[in-house]
Amino acid sequence: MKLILILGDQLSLSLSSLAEAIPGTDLVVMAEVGAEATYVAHHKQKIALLFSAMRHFAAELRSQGHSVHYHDYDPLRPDQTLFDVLSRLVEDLHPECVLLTECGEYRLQHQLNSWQSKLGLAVRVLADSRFICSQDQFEQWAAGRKQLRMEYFYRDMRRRTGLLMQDSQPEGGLWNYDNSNRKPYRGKPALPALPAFEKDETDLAVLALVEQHFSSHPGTLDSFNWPTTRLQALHALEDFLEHRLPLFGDFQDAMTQGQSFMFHSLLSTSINCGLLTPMEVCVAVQARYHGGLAPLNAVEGFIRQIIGWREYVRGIYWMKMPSYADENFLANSRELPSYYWTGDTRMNCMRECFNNTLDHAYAHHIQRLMITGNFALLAGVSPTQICDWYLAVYADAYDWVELPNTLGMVMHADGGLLASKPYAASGSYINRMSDYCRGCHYSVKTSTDSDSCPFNSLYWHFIDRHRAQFEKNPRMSMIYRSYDKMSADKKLALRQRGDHVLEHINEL
Ligand code: FAD
Ligand code: DLZ
Ligand code: SF4
Repeated sequence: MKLILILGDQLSLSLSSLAEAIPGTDLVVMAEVGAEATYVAHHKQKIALLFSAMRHFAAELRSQGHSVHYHDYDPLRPDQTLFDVLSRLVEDLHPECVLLTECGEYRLQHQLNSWQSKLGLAVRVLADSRFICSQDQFEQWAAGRKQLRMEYFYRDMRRRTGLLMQDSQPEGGLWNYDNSNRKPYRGKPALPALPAFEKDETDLAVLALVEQHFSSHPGTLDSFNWPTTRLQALHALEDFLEHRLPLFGDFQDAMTQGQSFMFHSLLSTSINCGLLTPMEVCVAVQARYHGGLAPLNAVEGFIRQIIGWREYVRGIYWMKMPSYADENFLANSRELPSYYWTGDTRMNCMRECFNNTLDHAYAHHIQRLMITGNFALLAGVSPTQICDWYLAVYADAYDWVELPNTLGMVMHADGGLLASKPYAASGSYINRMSDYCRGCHYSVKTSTDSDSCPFNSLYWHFIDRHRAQFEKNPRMSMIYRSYDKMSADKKLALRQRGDHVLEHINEL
């Protein structure tokens, strides 16, 4: 008899470890444990999503004939790590081995290396075939390249999967339609409502449990609306294909006051915990293009995020861990301002992102990258602190995807491995892509007054203080030329206002 351990983000019937499970002989083990629920202060909705989805998945496995040992969360039980749960079962049942699909996070995979000797029996780890690019394939692609640009990886993935290809050529003649994905949204067409997922007894029990035992964790459960079963996740996919995909491309980078979701898919939570596979989502999206139901800029833009960015960040993560987590190219050490946890700031753009983060455990990509991330970069926040924040507050957050996005893409802490230039921007960008500035205490049109937009002075402060790192970057030379053309008085005023903003960063 084998013990087959299935983790909270492995809820796929196609999982490699499940393919080896013999119903009636082997025992599937799933466990809600304190160690996984608290290694960061996960948003309440993330814990609720995983516990409920795990319980539903266990029921599904039982209905297919598998025997499942399911360990419900109870803070009073002594077994609070996955190892505790396994070792008790090993003692009681004397299985021949433990089998699992590799973990998504280095932290847990590293712990697992010692399980075999501690348990005194074989622990077999299988590759995670839900990812489209294996780690070996990624490392082969990366070998010998000076720069690991996502765009070239993405083209290889298009060729390998055949998605949006006509023979050996990209559909429509171009690989990338990013230039057609940058429209601001001016209120039309109306934003479609999201589907509301009915809560069953399992969801309600888990929501009550999380409210009771994780009340000190960030966020609220009031608006919990994540799919917790595969059926619901498929419904979420259908709804996106029908109502939001056609405009996903046009408004991919747009932000609007009071609108948390825009035309985004909200599918990362389901894909990352296994309720949907990345490939099935891409195939469904491609079919909308072939059926004439969605334009190429939307479909290509979406598929690029999945077979491009998602697979690429995972490849980088496993290639560079564990040292990647400690990189700090810009030597940043500022404490994360307290409003990241409370939303209590007069900067309207930041408040909007914090509010939807706390309410929904969600923010769309451009909010994460160009508002809360951009601010942390400009202010020089410690990479570890900002990474821990992103890992904690989003329902889709796992270290393998969060870390490269935050440490690499947002904070440039890997020295440019992931992004050829920092995604630093002043308030003008935010004003162009959103209507946030209209409702703000600060003025986006000025930089050096006492009510000037903090992003404006911080932007030039960042450019000035990191001249040594970026002046020679060809993609930054225009910016340095503009800065050098400013009068000495203007530069001094910007530096002073930037210093003031940084000194009073918790009062913004
Ligand atoms: P959509 O906009 O609808 O995009 C479609 C899908 O593409 C997503 O569901 C996701 O699976 C994938 N995707 C898009 N962008 C990325 C990306 N940069 N990296 C990997 N996959 C991507 N994504 C996570 O899944 N987990 C995280 O912990 C996470 N942390 C992030 C932290 C920062 C600082 C930034 C800038 C981005 C982060 N992302 C993360 C990427 C991205 O913001 C989210 O995937 C996206 O916002 C999820 O919402 P959605 O499903 O509506 O995405
Ligand atoms: C995120 C999470 C949470 C909150 N709780 C559990 C849990 O109780 N049991 C479990 O097996 N997995 C949980 N997870 C997901 C794991 O943290 C995830 O599988 C690892 O981090 C590897 O990616
Ligand atoms: Fe954000 Fe500045 Fe605009 Fe206010 S003025 S919303 S702080 S960009």
